[in-house]
Amino acid sequence: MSARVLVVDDIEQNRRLLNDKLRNEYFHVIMAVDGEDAIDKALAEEPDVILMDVMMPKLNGIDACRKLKNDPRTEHIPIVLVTALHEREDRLRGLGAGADDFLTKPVNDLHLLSRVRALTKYKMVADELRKREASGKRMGAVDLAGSGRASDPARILVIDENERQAKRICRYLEGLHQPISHVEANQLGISGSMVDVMIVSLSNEKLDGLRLCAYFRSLESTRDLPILVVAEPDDEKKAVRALDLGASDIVIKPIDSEELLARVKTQVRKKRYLDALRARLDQSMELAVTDQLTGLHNRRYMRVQLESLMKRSNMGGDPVSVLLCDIDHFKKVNDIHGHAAGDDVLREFGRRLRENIRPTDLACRYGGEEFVVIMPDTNQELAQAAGERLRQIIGADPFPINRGDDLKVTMSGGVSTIIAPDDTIDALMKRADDALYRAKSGGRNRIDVETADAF
Ligand code: GH3
Ligand code: MG
Ligand code: MG
Repeated sequence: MSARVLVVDDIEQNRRLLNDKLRNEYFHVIMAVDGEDAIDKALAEEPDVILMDVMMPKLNGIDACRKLKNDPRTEHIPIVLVTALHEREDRLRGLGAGADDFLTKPVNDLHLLSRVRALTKYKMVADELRKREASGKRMGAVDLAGSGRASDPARILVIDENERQAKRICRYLEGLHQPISHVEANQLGISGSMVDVMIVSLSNEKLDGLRLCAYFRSLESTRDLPILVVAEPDDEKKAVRALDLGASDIVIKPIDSEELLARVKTQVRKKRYLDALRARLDQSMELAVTDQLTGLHNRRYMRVQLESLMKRSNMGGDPVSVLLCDIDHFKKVNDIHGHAAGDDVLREFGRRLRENIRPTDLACRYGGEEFVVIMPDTNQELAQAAGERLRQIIGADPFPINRGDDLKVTMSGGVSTIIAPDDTIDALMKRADDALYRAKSGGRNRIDVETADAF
């Protein structure tokens, strides 16, 4: 899937220029005409990266950046400010407002694409973690300030063969952080996996900066470690190559101490954001999204997944269908054979669903003896066919209960498909439920689809 880039500029010509460059590389481009518009679009369209002009009417780029970074709904979206050349003040203010990077006008193609790619990669990781977490519990702001971790000094490894420059960089960072040069680190046995940020000079002869970037990216323990590369002003190619190899950011010589500190701060914040998401996930994940009896996803997880599928589908993406299944006369199983037998049936029912859907489909226990299969990229006809197949698989072989007996089980099902552009989960489930009701009243052991007038 290609990344979605929001381009914000009040001048149409600038927007069109960036739009053309990005579209040539198959990015999906969304546009906004000022800071306020940018915030609206960021909320509505959930872009993967924002490219924002600084000088704009209504709300300027820096204020818009600050707002976006202070909103838990948008704080994870990387923002690149686009400034006129040498506007050092703007850059520092922008970094202070939480911007992730800068591009100077006129925008250089290589710079543009490699930075957008680098930030997209970060965003994908953050998205994945956020998605998994959101399925575990309601999404809130990642509370870094509260834990005090955001402002903790960072351990920074400086890899620069030029000893004078290594010392200078360390000096810039001391006070706020805990820098260590690679010479000292070697003596103490400190490795890349033990630090928060790495600063690598691209001018090194022996410790080739590009190789180091590639190497640290390939190691499990340092895969997500922010790497800041220090580049010569006339070696842009190398800097861009470093970004492609996984470096997180570039500082161009001569090093401006304030800019260095601001860039380190951005990297530390990003890393801690991901770390905090991961830690919270580890604590609470699996249990919260799984139904204990059947091992299928639970209703909450289903809703979260459906929400993002719904959004994409409503915006013109692939159709998504759901199948709501309900075991026929299940109460009788409990009444006649006991509750344990009922549980056996539910477990077996869950197993058959799980094993007979496509890998991209999602089987969930909706509650009681009701199950839902979410089918991405599936129109109504295909979903009905899938439902029919599942119905036959359920009814074909009897279910083993109470360690020995067999029981014939059937199911009824209702199918509905997202109707873009403004369908909702509740409406979708209601239509599936209506169809299920018809299947029940029509004699059970059958699949019905929503009717056209259900809307
Ligand atoms: P219909 O064909 O109309 O769907 O009839 P039904 O009997 O299947 O539907 P009804 O909703 O009346 O009954 C569902 C029963 O499922 C009632 C409830 O006690 C039982 N049930 C819900 N959850 C569980 C569970 O976790 N284990 C067991 N054993 N039974 C459950
Ligand atoms: Mg029921
Ligand atoms: Mg039932």
